[in-house]
Amino acid sequence: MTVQPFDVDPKHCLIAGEWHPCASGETLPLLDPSDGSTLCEIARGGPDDIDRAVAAARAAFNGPWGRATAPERGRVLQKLGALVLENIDHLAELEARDVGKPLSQARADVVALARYMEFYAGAADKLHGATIPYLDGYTVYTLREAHGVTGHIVPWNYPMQIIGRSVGAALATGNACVLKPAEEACLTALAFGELARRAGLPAGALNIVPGLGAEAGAALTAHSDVNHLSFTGSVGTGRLVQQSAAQNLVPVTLELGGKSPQLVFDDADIDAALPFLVNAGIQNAGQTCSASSRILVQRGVYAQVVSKMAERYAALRAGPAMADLAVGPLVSARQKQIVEGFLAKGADLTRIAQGTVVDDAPAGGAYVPPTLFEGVSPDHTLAQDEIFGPVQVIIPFTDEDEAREIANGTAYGLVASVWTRDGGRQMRLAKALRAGQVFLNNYGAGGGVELPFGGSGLSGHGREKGFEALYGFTSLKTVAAYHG
Ligand code: TXE
Repeated sequence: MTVQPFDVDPKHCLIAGEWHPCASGETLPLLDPSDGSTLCEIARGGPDDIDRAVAAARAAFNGPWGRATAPERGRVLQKLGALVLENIDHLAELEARDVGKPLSQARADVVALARYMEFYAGAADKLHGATIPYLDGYTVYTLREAHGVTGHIVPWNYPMQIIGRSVGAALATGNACVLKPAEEACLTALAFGELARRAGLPAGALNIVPGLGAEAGAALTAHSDVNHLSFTGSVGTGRLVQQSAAQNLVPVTLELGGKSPQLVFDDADIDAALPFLVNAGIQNAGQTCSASSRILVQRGVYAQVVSKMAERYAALRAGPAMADLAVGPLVSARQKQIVEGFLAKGADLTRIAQGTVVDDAPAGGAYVPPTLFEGVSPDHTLAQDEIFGPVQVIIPFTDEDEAREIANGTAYGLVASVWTRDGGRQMRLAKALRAGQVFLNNYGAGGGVELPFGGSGLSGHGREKGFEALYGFTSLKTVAAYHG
């Protein structure tokens, strides 16, 4: 089995349509989270490579890509989506081994990447301005225009999905992109770059520079010829990205994770809710921005939910990505350390249940058993801070007011869900919960390429996914013509 993305040398960057070693010639090891071995070496891109990538993007924007019509852009994206699907086995294996994600989850991510390309291919020629009734003798209309060069900083937890939602929308609207994938996982970014070449995307419309956040990432966010930044990652790095964007006064979209609750009321269909209550916490080993790490349960069904969730947890097994169990390893030893730090802070709390790490899981892998806690006060760090591991807390509540208060009582606001058969309560909470997405009697709605996504507070700002993302990747120009 190979971990090489197609025939691309993983030590290379994609700049101006060609694969090159980075300027310094330095490389970084890419580690396999399932056993700690080195999968391959990747480029350690830096400011020189970012300069060349931004210049290539600018040339593409001023040249063939900037002149492409909306249907032409859509056609390339459509072809790219088809190529992604044709290569599902290869892409899924790359993502599984690189991120440590169970293989079937990686396959689902490939399908999502293809869907982003299809969705934004179809949307490319459907974004238009308006005419505005105005003074006598005037015709006024608006144009939606690409920003120019867009910078995309992507994390390691869902590389394909996040590239899909961000680069897909940026290309559909005619921007030229510079992508900095995460140093922990960048193989599918390179594979995507190669497929974009094969799909006929003009040289320079998509440039990819792997490297460290503090080097390639910081150089991209500070670059004065970048016109828009899109970042998904931690709150701390998000602050740095926004500070950098402020220096150049460019718009920035930040998606910084969350502490998303599911509210389960006494009248809920508990058996329908159960798989969502657990899966939303342990999917991708809990390393999901929209992971549901807080389960709030009304007292009448609390004991029932605790025992049924505990039963499911006891059956969860964690093991290597390619074994395709419910849970894979965390992405890195560093991430494992972060999550174990949280588990230690929960030493005095009640562990209701734990999954198991399989006996033959390699010793060098970053495994953490899925863990479910109760007896957690709403202001405890386990109920307040993003853990980014397979850890959930269950908290009881008495009535709707208390549920709302606890749900809104963190600094995040990304996703929430409500399980109840009471229609009035559904509507009240859909309005009252602080979240960019609220789900009623489901969680996540199957991924929802079409559904606008983003948060408030520490979860960031701006909206990605769906048609809404196209507004973020364009600016509006008003044209007022006086003709008498
Ligand atoms: O994130 P970073 P890390 C959260 C999660 C996790 C924590 C730490 O809680 O435990 O963040 O993860 C690039 N300028 N999320 O340290 O540092 C970096 O190279 C520009 C939630 O991996 O934010 C990578 O490409 N870029 C999240 C990306 O930022 C910089 C997903 C993310 O890395 C940079 C990931 C800099 N100075 C982590 N420093 C979510 N919202 O889903 C780093 N980067």
